[in-house]
Amino acid sequence: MSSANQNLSSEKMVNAGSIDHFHFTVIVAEWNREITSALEKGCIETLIANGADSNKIRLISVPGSWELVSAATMAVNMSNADAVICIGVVVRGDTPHFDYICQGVTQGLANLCSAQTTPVIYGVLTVNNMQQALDRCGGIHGNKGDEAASTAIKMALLKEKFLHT
Ligand code: RBF
Repeated sequence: MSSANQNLSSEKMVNAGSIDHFHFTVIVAEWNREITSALEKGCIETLIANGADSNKIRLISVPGSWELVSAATMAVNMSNADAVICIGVVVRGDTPHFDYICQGVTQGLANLCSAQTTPVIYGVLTVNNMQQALDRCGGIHGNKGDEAASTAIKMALLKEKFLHT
């Protein structure tokens, strides 16, 4: 599935509604820090640009993408987060680790999503090489951290809508 024509970025967020009351938790993996930092930056900037209160954005660091699942589970079960954004980059290597990590993280986050109602956003790049990662953290395919933030906003608003209407 190509992401070339997909863009969920903040530019499309017109009249999204007030979000300054939401608590966002952004969890960022340290592996491939050069890329995850750029995704984190795009994510935070988009949250702020759309009206999030910077005092209600919690930034958490974890060693690698694998740890996103347990950190997101903690955030969901042990905090007041209205949405949790997971950011990581898994790069294909010479051994099968790529498949195991991608599958574990993806399935783990999917399981967490279906087990409860706090939105958990998948901002994990699973790429064949570093160029593909660079293209998606502010390059020709945009910034997927930015898109993860837009998605988090939309999902937090959706949950609020279900709660109050
Ligand atoms: N974490 C990532 O976020 N991205 C990677 O590309 C990545 N590659 C890894 C490759 C190997 C062989 C191993 C053992 C770990 C890798 N990790 C990677 C770290 C992983 O997500 C986790 O932090 C560690 O396995 C500790 O649980």
